[in-house]
Amino acid sequence: MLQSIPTPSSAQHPVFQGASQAELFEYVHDDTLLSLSFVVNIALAGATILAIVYLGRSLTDPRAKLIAVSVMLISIVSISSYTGLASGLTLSVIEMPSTHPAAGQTTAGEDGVLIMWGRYLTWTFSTPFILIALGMIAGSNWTKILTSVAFTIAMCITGLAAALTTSTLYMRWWWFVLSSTFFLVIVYIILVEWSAEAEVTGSASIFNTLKILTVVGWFGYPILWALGVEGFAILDVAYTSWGYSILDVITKYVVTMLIMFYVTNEPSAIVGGTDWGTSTPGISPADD
Ligand code: RET
Repeated sequence: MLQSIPTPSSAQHPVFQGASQAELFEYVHDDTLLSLSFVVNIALAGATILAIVYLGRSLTDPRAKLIAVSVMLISIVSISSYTGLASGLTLSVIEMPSTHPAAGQTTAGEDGVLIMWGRYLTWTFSTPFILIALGMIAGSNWTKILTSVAFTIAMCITGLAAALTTSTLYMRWWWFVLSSTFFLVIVYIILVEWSAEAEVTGSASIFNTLKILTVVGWFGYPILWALGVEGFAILDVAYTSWGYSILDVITKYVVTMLIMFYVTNEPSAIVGGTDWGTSTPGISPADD
């Protein structure tokens, strides 16, 4: 005879505590500061998408168009990412290891702290498009561009692992070290490889501005992780969230607008010609 296995009432998920999405939604939107850190970015991502459509309407060159599509995808991912956070879908309460500075806290009636894990997950999809646009503006090759894309995916996934590991404090920081190592590969590609290539391509002046905003801005993320509730818990969750939201404004929307203003004029440093990127050599869509 089949016997059903009794489920203990104390059964717990290995990572997430039992706060429901509705409870998390209420928790977020009861805190105006935290709520605005999400809502403002939904509005800015939407405005940036519209601005790209407007500025990009007269582009004709296929290479310039690909750069515009790449920066548009940054904001497409961003508006979805912030919708996930604002709805409570990609937020959770997790209980930190006993030696963590935030151990013992409670959030939305559950033991643990609020983790915005949707941020780390969606960076996996947004940061590659930033790097594709930057690498193309520098005039780099696809080996280097795709290497930077692979490393940013590795950086974001190991960053997600750092945020969600609850077994021991040192395993959280080990993930952080791994993620930071992958990050340094990206910094090297931008500062050394692409900077040199941009000189040859003739896009050095715009690339240098984008490079500074990107490298300085991107260093802000691990610093915030370390200061925020995931790391040393010096900053509370609303300030940490605003920190990430402000960094996102610089590294996504400001960088995007600078790129669009540059690309709209279709300068010789970025155009590829009508045949660029065709899947059938010798035939371009304009041929009849
Ligand atoms: C983490 C923690 C682990 C160590 C490092 C990190 C770096 C994150 C970065 C994120 C950049 C995000 C951007 C998003 C735009 O959509 C994961 C915080 C190194 C650099 C630019």
